Amino acid sequence: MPARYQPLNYTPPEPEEMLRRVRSFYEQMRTRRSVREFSDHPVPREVVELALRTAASAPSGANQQPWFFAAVSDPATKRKIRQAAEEEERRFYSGRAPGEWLAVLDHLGTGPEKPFLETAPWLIAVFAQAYGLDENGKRTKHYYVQESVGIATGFLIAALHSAGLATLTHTPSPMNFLRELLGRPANERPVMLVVTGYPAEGAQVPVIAKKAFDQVARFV
Ligand code: IYR
Repeated sequence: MPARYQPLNYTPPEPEEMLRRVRSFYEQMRTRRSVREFSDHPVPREVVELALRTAASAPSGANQQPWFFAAVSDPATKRKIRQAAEEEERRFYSGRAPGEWLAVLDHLGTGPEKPFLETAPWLIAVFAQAYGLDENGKRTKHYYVQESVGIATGFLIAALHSAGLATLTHTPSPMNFLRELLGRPANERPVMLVVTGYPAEGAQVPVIAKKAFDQVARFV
């Protein structure tokens, strides 16, 4: 199929306006923290839907959009996810994880108990489509799947944060149970859970710092 084009419809902001916008975005994003204590206060489905639409607008390899997001609010399903995740996490913390790994997690104070998987109103399971399936069920190759899903998940987290919600990127490992629990097809691999909701009243977060700017970026 030949490429078809349409006008971009772009209006450039003045440089001062540009600076104002990017500073405002930075000031907003830098306040994001991974939260592990959630309130059970409900979050409207429409807020989650718009964040998911934002995620789905992300760029992807060959525009294949190799992702699927399952937004779970059903208490029974959340309970099953918590049970399965904690089973894996207990093994992780009591032997499966090498000492070296547990050592770098120590300062976060994490452990195998994951009550937030039931408390938080939404668990968004992110799936990566390792390959596509056409109308005839034939496999089609997907390109840059990890990169694409990473970008989309970043959009999702930014959108939820901009709404004023707390999120936690949670990766029980392994998490194949998610595919079965959520009825997803064999070409989809669970990537992470984005736990979403209001933070619990008085929620605490670990004292951590980001690297200095010159350690993470350089003008060449
Ligand atoms: N999945 C475990 C362990 C864990 C791993 C990393 I890397 C973290 O940044 C945080 C936790 C858990 O959720 O406890």
